[in-house]
Amino acid sequence: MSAEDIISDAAGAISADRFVEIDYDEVIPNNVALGSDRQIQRALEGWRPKYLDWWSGMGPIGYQTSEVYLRTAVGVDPGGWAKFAYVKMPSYRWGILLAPKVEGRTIPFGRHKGEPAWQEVPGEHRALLRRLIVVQGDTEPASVEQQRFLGATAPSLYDMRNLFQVNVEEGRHLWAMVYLLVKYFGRDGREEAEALLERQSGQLDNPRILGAFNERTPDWLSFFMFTFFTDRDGKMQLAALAESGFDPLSRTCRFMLTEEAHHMFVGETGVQRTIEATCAAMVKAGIKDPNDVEAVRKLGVVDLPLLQRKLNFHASVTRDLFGSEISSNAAESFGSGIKGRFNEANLKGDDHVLADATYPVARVVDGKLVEEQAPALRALNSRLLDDFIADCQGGIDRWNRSIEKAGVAFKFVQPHKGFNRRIGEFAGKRISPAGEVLTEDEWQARSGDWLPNDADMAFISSLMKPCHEPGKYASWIAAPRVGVDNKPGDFEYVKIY
Ligand code: BYC
Repeated sequence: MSAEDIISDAAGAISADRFVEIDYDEVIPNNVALGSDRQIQRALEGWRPKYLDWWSGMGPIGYQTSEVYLRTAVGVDPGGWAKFAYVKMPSYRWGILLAPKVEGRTIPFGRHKGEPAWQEVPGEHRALLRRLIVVQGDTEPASVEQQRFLGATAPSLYDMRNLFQVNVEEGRHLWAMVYLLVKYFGRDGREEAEALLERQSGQLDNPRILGAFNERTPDWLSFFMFTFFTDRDGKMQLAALAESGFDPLSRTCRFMLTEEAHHMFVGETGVQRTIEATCAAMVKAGIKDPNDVEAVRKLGVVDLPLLQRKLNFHASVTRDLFGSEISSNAAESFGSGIKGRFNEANLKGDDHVLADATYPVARVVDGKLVEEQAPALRALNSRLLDDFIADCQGGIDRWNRSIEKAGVAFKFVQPHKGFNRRIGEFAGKRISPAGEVLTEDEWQARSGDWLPNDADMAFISSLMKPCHEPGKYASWIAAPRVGVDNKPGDFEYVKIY
């Protein structure tokens, strides 16, 4: 399908009369009155065919003509913002949606604290702001590229639909950042918007900007762990940017966060359902020892120690996305009012300027792990990482509760912060999941017990057989408790043509 066909197809996908807030009459649905901003509209309409070419070349392989039961945003209020309908992915209405403006909003932190939030880019912070928007924007198409092969091995139509929902919404998040670049950064912004479609996940000469977005997502366990951990980095970073003094960025991120919640739900429940299938099969076969891996694998389910290794990998790679624990970039982003802390406006008990505050940062000194007080301004990445680790724990506790309920003696644990790190304080250090500082030889001897090894990956790959019959699930994953949009168990979430 050519880009032009896709555009004309898209125009009819959702009838315009149903929406009040978002203008679906426009080629690019939006709630930013794009129609009255001809220059920006033209620039975005010029970018659109390139986006659609990227989607057809680098988006999900296959299934582009299938009807997928997708939700599309039809408003930005917290209750009832989405409409569900069968849509062919290339016809998805990728729109520009900002959360409502808060009248009288002031900058909640940094040197400009208390001043009115900026509606235009402040000249002195232009380069920094642009860099952060580009980094954020780059992750969105990257994740679609990483996940593009997964449709063919979906363990059910329900899961396939969730994958495609995540994919189209990451596409929309790219639109969100491109809108900011094109509207507020002139020619530089337009060039950055083009470059976002040119870098490619995993490509050697023009890779995506951040490390984790160049890793492969080769199987569904990786996808679920990615959406649990890495989309949660998305949540933390978007929450920090939602505090921004640059109001259009704040409003954009506030709406993106509502979509991000579903992606983490897909990850958490995907792992949860994998655990449920494993525990049920173990109980049925009378296997008591979760470490009897051979016996468990024979049942066609994923052993829990392997899931722990996957967890270790995705947790550690995602932690690198927070940047160096001690960072002058982070201090500058905060000081200038561009990027706050998680939940900044509601943090009690500090001055939101942090000139004299300190924050404890873990590091290795003389071969030993120590905690040292660092200037809080320079330790903001470390703090956001700690908030992330705490946020992950809720989901991990829920996984552990279901294992306990099944009567299986196993518990998932987050690895130590320094485990398997490539960025920041622990880069180049060898730390075990339990937090012991190791020699290189000790690490080489034991890391195969802590990270997915070749045998694990071959086993997972052997399980990745498609299950595309409505209401049926692959052996290694349980059915969800509730269907999407409360649909019945045998609902045909994807009509494959
Ligand atoms: N890989 O002072 P430093 C999401 C670079 S996920 C490669 O240590 P800083 C999503 C850094 O860019 C959320 N390079 O850290 C999830 C800098 O380079 P430059 C994405 C890295 O700058 C799932 C240099 O090292 N959003 O939305 O304080 C699916 C020194 O930097 C890495 C954001 O990240 C790395 N891991 O913080 C879809 C928010 N880490 O500039 C989507 C916007 C650091 O000197 N970005 N570097 O060339 C930021 O806030 C910051 O750029 C970072 C880094 C937190 C990423």
